[in-house]
Amino acid sequence: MNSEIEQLSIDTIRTLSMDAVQKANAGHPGTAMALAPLAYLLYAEVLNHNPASPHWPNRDRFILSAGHACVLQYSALHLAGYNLSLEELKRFRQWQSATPGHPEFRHTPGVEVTTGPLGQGFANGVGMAFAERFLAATFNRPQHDVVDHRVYVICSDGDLMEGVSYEAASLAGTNALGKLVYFYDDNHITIDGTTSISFTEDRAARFEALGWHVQSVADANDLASLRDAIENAQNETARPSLVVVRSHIAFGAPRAVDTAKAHGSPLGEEEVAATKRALGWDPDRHFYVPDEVYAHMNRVDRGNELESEWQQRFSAWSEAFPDARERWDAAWDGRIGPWTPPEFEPGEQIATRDAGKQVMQAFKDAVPTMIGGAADLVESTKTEFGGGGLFSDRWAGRNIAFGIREHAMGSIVNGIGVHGGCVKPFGSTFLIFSDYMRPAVRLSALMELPVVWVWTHDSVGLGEDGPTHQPVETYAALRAIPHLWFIRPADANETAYAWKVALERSDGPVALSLSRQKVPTLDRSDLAPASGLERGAYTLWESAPSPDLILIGTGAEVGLVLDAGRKLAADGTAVRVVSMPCWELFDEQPAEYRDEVLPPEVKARLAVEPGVAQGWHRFVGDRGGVLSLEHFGASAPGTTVLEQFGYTVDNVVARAAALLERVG
Ligand SMILES: Cc1ncc(C[n+]2csc(CCOP(=O)(O)OP(=O)(O)O)c2C)c(N)n1
Repeated sequence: MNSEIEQLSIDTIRTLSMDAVQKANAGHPGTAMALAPLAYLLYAEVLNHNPASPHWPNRDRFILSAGHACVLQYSALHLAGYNLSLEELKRFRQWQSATPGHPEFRHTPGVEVTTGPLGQGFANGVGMAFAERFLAATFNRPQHDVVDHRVYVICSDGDLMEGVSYEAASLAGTNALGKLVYFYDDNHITIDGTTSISFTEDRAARFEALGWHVQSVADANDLASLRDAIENAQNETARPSLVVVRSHIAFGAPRAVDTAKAHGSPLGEEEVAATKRALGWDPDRHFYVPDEVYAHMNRVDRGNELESEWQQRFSAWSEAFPDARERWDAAWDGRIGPWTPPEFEPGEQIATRDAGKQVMQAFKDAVPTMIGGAADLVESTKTEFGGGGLFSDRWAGRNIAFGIREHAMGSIVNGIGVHGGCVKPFGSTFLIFSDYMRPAVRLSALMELPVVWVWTHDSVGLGEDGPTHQPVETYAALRAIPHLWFIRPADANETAYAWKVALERSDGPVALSLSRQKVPTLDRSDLAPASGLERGAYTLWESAPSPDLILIGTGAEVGLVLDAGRKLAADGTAVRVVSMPCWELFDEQPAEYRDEVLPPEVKARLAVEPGVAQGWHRFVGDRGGVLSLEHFGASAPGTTVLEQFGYTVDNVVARAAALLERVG
């Protein structure tokens, strides 16, 4: 039996959640009501957290993967003493409130990651566990555990239905991430009705097969059983844990309980009142929190104690291991140590993916807590810290073998990123498979996370693998994501600067788009330096100071565009060649710089890129042209494909000449 104060606290979470959703006339009350006992236990008892200090490094992390039920988390955060007022609960889902429709990272104190797209939070938690184990292996010393925390996650049917959670769960099992404690809200309800119409496999058996430790709790209201299960899960350190919790959506509501409608609609004034009566509450009081509940659930004092215990351990460790402490500070501040970008000799033919490999070797010691990996394509993307070791062999390994799991790789990298301490986590695959990662990439941009996406085989120039593997619409699709910097460097030296930009950006993700095929390393003795990449676009070369024609290239095609420009110049045209590796960086430059590179009076502008033209008219203008691909690619050697599609010096010259004729 739950004690009186426990029950009162749980029912306070229930009534706050109902009231907030009812007042907003929008939201998801049912799951919050059902899981109120679990939220109560976690926030009041289980989590090592400090509401007065939501960011101390060794706190337990909590993720509500079923983000639609966020009113549950907001109510619990408020009661535990986070800086989230009752007023903000009354402003649930309103303009600029601290209680948005789904949990948002850096927005609400105590929310660790943005959740809402089902499955993401599940996989983010796995990422956090990767970070925890890596940092523990890197920084802990015998008798000195400065990194030692758990990751608690509440997930739902939707989370487990989404494939990304399967991918992440598989990796959690393989990597023995025993600090994970997941609760699966087994309420048999989704929006369209009962789970029997769409979700019938044995979930517990599935997780057991994935190497998880699985337990069941028959009644979400039974605190004693929940406590037992949590203790067992905490004691199980070799395997991740899943606790299957049978709950009843909208528990406490006489008519709404166990109905799909209670998932996503306010209960209605009448049903809210009926529920309050059934709970023994005054139906006319709204947003009511009994004083004794505040006193009972507040965790500030306990949190301060927990944090200062850790601080003492941390101080002792700092004194004993000052060098490690220095590295710790750099890691948690996201600082990059000194490194020298390699310089590549002109004339050398080198694929930008191969250049990227050399650049990674050059900076790997400057970012000793940078970890990441590829989705079973290290051989191809060349993204590996040589000598860094494999994470699955030992937790201090910097190279994560994600297997063929792009979707979870994206979400896990985000989880590592939000955890803190691991500078610039990265994930890598072929550019075409960024589509498989898109939900996570979008969220990395939304969360302004400084993570790195490395995508190689970045055009039809990859050749024989054919149209399934050849990106065409992909550049436009990625450039459409706000706040993502998409960089397509022209040659090896631009690749070094692209990585420099990626390492230095602190407020958002950077994507590197690298070639499979070899490209010439441009001879910079008569060209502008590759550092121009840092401005997004720059005049690479011009035959005369005031051009009649501007040719714009990106990535692997810049060399081709340059050759075409020189040919046109030899024939008497005043031509400028612009290398434009990153639209977003160029957009950030002052107008004078942008007008200097692309003078408004020069209307004859031709952009050359083997992808759809969508978006290019922003830079070439209404009268400009784009040598683009408005169709899928083809299977043949890469040089043949590019030639057949018109990416030749002669065709660029012809297109430019026709453009000059029309516009000039
Ligand atoms: C990727 C994704 N697809 C669809 C949705 C829309 N959606 C939100 S909640 C939900 C139903 C979820 O059911 P369940 O996970 O069982 O949550 P419960 O009904 O228990 O609250 C759906 C389809 C979403 N948030 N994310």
